[in-house]
Amino acid sequence: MDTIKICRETDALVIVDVQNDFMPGGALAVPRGDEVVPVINALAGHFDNAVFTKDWHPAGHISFASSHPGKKPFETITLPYGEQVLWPDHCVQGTKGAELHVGLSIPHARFIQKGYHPYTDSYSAFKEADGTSTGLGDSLRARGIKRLFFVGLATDYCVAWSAMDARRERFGVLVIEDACRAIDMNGSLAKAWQDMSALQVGRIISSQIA
Ligand code: VGL
Ligand code: ZN
Repeated sequence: MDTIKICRETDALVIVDVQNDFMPGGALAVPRGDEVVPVINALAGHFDNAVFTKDWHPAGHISFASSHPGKKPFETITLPYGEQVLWPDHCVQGTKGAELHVGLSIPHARFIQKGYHPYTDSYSAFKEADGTSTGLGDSLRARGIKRLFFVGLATDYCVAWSAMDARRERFGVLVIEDACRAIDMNGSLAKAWQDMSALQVGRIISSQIA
């Protein structure tokens, strides 16, 4: 397989939601989510530019099933901005579950928070569900970044939505498959790869990075 050479000036690693609640035993556990940690640590040395995202919800967030009487986790509802999957309470601001996995060691990364407005979810690191920009695209462009490599959780939600919005903002985008894990609910993972591929999101594995 082709080797991909990282440019330290114009490439960035985007590490999506590697937080305790998405780990096995967490509130919204992603199967084998913890396995991404050593893979991401090993990749980080190739990049001078790295950004973490944190899912960062207020208590009572609109994406929580518990905020909708009679609704259960993984059911969907329609909100003003479209369909919303209802999740178990997760990544509540200031809780242990919202902290990054303790094994991540990427001292040079900055971080951004998303999903902090009570009435709007944000799978994407670039745009909230109602279309509001998070400012991440502008801040990456201001630093001269042109290409983004995505890793983290979950492949089929926050990684995919972020990767697709990054393409819509005209970044080059690659998802490093073995540095991600999926929720994979009702075919969501296969659909996510299809949708990403349609937007020219590249799909690679970590051993291709040089
Ligand atoms: C995520 C569902 C709800 C994710 C975040 O990080 O993929 N999924 N909130
Ligand atoms: Zn969330």
